[in-house]
Order: sequence, then C-alpha cells, then structure tokens
Amino acid sequence: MQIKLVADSSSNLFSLPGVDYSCVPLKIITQEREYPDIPELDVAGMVEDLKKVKGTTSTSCPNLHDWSQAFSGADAAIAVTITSNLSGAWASAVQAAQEHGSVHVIDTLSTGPEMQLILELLRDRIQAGDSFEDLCAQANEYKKRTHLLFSLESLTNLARNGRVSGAVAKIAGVLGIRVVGKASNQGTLEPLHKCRGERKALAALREEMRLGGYAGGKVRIAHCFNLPAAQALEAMLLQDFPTADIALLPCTALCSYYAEQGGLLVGYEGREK
Ligand code: X90
Repeated sequence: MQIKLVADSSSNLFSLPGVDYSCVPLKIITQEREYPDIPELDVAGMVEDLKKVKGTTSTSCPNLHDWSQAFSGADAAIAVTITSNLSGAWASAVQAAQEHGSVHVIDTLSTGPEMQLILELLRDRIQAGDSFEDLCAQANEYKKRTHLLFSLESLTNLARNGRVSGAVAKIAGVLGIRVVGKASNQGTLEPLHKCRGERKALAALREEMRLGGYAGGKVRIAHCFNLPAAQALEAMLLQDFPTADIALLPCTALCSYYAEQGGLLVGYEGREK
C-alpha cells in the first residue's frame, strides 16, 4: 500500500524527497492581490509589498477541495496540519478526509519546523515499511515530545488577524525588542520573554530548549530573511551538542507573513509535554 503524506504550506516544505508528498498552499490576501504559498512565489517581493500596502491584509487556509485533490489517487494518506486553534486548515482537512478512504489527519497544535519534524519522522517510518496504523500511532507519540519556539521582532500581522492580543503585539512593536515564546499545549502562542537585542533572544531560545528537555536531538530552524540569526543559534547548540542534527531553512509565504522579517521558528525534540 502506497501511503501519501500531505501537509499545508505552513510547514515551509514544498518537497519531501523519498516519499509521495504534496504541500497544500495557504494564501496571503491584500486588497490588491493574493499570494499563494507555492514554490513559484517571490517571498522577498511579497514581504516588500506588504510593507507598503494600505488597508487590511489576511490569510486563508486550504479549503475542502484543495485537500481533497491532494488525497485523491492515494491508497491511504496522512495529513499534517497547522494548529486547529489558529487556523481552519485542520477542520477542512478533516472534512475532506471523510470523502476519502483511509486518511488520517494530525492536528500538530503547532506549525513550521515542528510540523517538519513530524513529517520527517513519518517519511522515515514509511521508508522502513511501517503499516498505516503504526504510522498514525507513532506520529501521535512523537508529537508529544516535539516542541516549537519562536523569536519575533514584530507581531503586527498576528495581532491584526486576531492570533495574539494587542497587548502582546505592543511589546514587540518597540524597536529592538523581540518576543520569545512557544506553542502552548493548546496550540496557541505563549509569549515567554521580552528580549532586548538578538543576542539575548538567542540566549533565551537556547535556555527554553534546555528547559524543554533538549538533549542533542533534531532541531529544525525556519527563518524569515534572518539566516545569520539561524546560524548563530545553530553554532550555540553545536557547542552544547556537537553531534546534533540541525537544519536551517527559509520560511515560505505563510510563516513569513506571520513571523515577519527577522523572525525565527525553532522545532526541536525534547521531553514529553
Ligand atoms: O488559516 C489561516 O489563515 C492561517 C492562520 C495562521 C495563524 C498563525 C501562524 C503562525 C506562524 C508564527 C509564530 C509561531 C506560532 C506558533 C503557535 C502555535 C508563525
């Protein structure tokens, strides 16, 4: 039985070599146009456009049809979605799944690089020949010990779209202040620290990883046009754990819109939540 993996584009992963995989795009919407989160999109151009746009901007999740198309043709599929507490992506995936045979939908209660870790685990287990039932069970076990941290310079788009309170956004609005926080167990943003300057934000991320039980396992760092900070964090972690499996990648459109320029998202393996 061929098992397909499907994720929404908040995973930042357009491809997952070695398995049958497809990425279903979210969209960024302004009064002038829509930006689909697909490989062809010029993310830098979008980020520049967004600085200039007047009026409201928003995002939309994949609809039933988008998911349905991704599931069609597969004997069985596992869909990995962004947290159901911030997006309708999970709900529309569940609806689409009802129209198909074997589709299991995983609400990661997270996004970005934590989704990536779960997808990589599923890829590895598919390649090892695990059954559909085992894959679903293993992903559910694994996501108990995967974590997501973030460091954001601006929370304007999150606040404008009702994903964090205005009070939290205001803190990050102060020049040079970064908000470091985590995905809560309910799949919402939990701010933990206000940090003055990037060095302090990186130190806070390293310390939060230690508190979360990071002990040299996998780390995935997605950055929004901030490769230097991602590399600096990688170097700090390699000092503590020289053999750690760390990979860096750029945010695609959805995460770039919400994490905003300079933002970092860190997925890591730690202790059970
Ligand atoms: O359905 C939609 O329109 C998409 C809404 C997505 C809203 C949140 C995206 C967050 C992206 C920001 C920092 C990490 C937050 C983690 C919380 C679980 C990245």
